[in-house]
Amino acid sequence: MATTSDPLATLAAHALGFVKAGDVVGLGSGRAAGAFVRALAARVRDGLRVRAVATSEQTARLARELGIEIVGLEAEIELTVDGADEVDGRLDLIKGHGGALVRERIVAAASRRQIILVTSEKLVETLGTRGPLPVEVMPFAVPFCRRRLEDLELKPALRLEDERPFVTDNFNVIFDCDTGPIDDPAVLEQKIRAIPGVIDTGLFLGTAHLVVVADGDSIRELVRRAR
Ligand code: A5P
Repeated sequence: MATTSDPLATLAAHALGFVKAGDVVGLGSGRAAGAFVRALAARVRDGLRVRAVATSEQTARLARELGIEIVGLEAEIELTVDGADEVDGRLDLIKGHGGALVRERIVAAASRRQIILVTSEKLVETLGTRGPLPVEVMPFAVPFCRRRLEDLELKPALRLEDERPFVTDNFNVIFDCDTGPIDDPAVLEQKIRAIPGVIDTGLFLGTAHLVVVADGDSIRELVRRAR
């Protein structure tokens, strides 16, 4: 397909091809998802009738400002378009560098399809090799969760914003964990989620149906194989 010089705009334009009139569309968070919100809003202005569920307050604000109707989780979501921080060969993901992982998880689960938009540098052989694994934690449990994450040798660092703990849309905080390459993401996921006070992790295993990758000027689709 034709490309623009901005890979995120190119990805967003490609993703529009999956949206049809009448759909309820899940809107992810972050730069790639933001590009999709802008592209979708342009279609809405041209008369496309869709409603959307947002995965963060920031995305909801952007979508409303641009004229997209935001609704709750009452309706079945046809597809969610989101970004990711890492994508491996099984199309498992690390998400949450933008801090929206919990609502991204819920909206992905409520969607028939999750479509992920990334530039090619996000493709990895092994999850955990590009950046930290975010873990959202209830504030009351912070000291305890820190100890348990340290016991798992995950080197948790409380995420800060303006020198204060970063607070999520759900009024929780995030530990960014330096996992190194993750040998068995499913096992790690289970161990972290078993810690009382942990709300969720940025490991999204088996959720993505399709990953659209921008590589220079070209776009390719990676489709999840049945497991
Ligand atoms: C938000 O919490 C994240 O899961 C984002 O989807 C992810 O960090 C990718 O963001 P970018 O598209 O901004 O790289």
